[in-house]
Amino acid sequence: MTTATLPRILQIGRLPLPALEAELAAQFNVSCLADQPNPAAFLAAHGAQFSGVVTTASIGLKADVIAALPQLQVISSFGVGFDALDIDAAKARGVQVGYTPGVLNDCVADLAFGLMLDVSRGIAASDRFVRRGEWRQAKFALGTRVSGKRLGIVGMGRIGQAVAERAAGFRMEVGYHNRRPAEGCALSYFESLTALAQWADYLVLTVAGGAGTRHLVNDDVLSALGPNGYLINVARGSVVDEAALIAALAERRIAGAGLDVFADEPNVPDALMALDNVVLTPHTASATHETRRAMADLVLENLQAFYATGAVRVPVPGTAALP
Ligand code: 8YV
Repeated sequence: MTTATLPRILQIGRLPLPALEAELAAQFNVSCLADQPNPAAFLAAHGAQFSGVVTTASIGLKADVIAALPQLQVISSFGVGFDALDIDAAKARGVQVGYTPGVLNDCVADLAFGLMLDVSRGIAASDRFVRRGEWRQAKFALGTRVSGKRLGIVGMGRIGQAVAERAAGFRMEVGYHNRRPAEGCALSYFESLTALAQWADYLVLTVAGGAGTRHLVNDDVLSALGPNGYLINVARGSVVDEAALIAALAERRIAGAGLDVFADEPNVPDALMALDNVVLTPHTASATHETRRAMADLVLENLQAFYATGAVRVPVPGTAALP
């Protein structure tokens, strides 16, 4: 096949693995919307040529772009979250949506523990202390023990389960909150998030983003977590009322936070950056060579499967309805 006869794919923005862009370009006839000097004019002129879209969980896909692609049949998204994708608009058009769950559980759970350890033991802060030469004059402040503490997991899906597995090695007691008890899960279920926060030393967020979980962690939950409690967020910034979190951290109403996700990425509020009881990472929970490669493979496989069989390999639940 020449490039002209390959399926036309619209890549919405830069992909987290540059190799994936090259692999897509070798198998499909790809245009990148973000490279266009005037994306709206490009969509108006060329939107009808595209049968596929590639995007990421962070970039998402809005209803107006879906509407500008009248021949769209398939969306392949890099990521497990689909809160930034207009799933309803895709479903209304019968567009298949593929995503990349499962392959990132371990790395996201690893980073959740990394943040827990760092905010409690001051790993990044003590690294800065050593580099500044301060060790010659002073001792670094004492930290807080993680092992043996109570871990509250919010969202007992695949990633929540991977966090719970790791807790065994730290001899932590584990409780969780979910919309309903997770099937086959022997861990203590808390129907009330506030009750879980009150019980827990560490509240780890692994719940999906979107309207249903917006500001789930509010001032009441943070007050329940209390001055010895830590919040760890590897889910979505939208799950936490960020202004309430900043106030709770600044007033030491909670002990600290480890945050990989923020309300308005990549913009992290100055007020958060000024605090010394918080550890910040730039949405890198899945960002390892191994996991990003596995996610890229699924992005490709979803498209290849769609063009070969009419169905993506791993559909977002509820989007695979075939006539
Ligand atoms: C991705 C994520 O790194 O999978 C998700 O939902 O948030 C992250 O794993 C990110 O979306 C890539 O753009």
